[in-house]
Amino acid sequence: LQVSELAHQSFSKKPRRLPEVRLILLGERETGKSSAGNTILGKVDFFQTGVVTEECVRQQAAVATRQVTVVDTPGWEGGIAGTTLDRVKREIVASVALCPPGPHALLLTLRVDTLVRAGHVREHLELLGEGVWRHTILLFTHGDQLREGVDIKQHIQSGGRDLQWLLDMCKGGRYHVLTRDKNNSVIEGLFEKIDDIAIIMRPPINSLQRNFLIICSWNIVSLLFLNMYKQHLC
Ligand SMILES: Nc1nc2c(ncn2[C@@H]2O[C@H](COP(=O)(O)OP(=O)(O)OP(=O)(O)O)[C@@H](O)[C@H]2O)c(=O)[nH]1
Ligand SMILES: [Mg+2]
Repeated sequence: LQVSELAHQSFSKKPRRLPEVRLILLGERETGKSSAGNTILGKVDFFQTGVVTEECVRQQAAVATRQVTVVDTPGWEGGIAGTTLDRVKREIVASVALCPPGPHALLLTLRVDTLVRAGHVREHLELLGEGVWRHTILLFTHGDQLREGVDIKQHIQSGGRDLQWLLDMCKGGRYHVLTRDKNNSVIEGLFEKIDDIAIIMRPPINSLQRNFLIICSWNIVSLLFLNMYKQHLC
């Protein structure tokens, strides 16, 4: 490749593909977080499913060409009267420390066959700070439970104000549907959405651009000093 081509590539806005992806699964109890973790990592038994997840668990695997880290968390209590234990809240907060230097995305699991209560979700998700929404993707689980003839778009349309509010909070209406069948393209589609978040969250200048600016500034300062030195000699 010519130097000019390399420069063009590093400065262009072409979507980049993260070689390493760090994710946290969050959601109400029994929404399928642990199952989703296994599906994402392409494993059957990394995370224990069908039993209550009591503590955060981290698992890693190579998925296609990416190194993927998934942190599974205990779910918060659902139902109107459900009160989440402090221990569970502490685990949710601690999940971030398990994927240093921080997650690329938070996957909020929502069952397609259950009503969403936005206030309840917000209360728990914002334990990680108000900025969480910029990293959140709604992950619809139990996709196989959608009513016959209803697709996910129709489900969202009929999901009411709470679901719409959540979608609005996840800038650009980011969501993904997970089904149980092992379909690699479904997972790749999810990773591409995470790539998009990483681009939006990327600092205004990347490291190559920063080096370029440092070299330019250095050259300007050197020229100024050289001029001053010449004037001093004359
Ligand atoms: N039909 C169907 N069942 C699912 C799906 N995902 C998970 N399940 C089942 O739902 C139950 C709960 O799944 P888990 O993955 O353990 O849910 P969880 O959110 O980790 O549960 P907690 O750790 O208790 O909060 C299990 O019996 C799963 O087999 C799905 O996509 N379709
Ligand atoms: Mg679990």
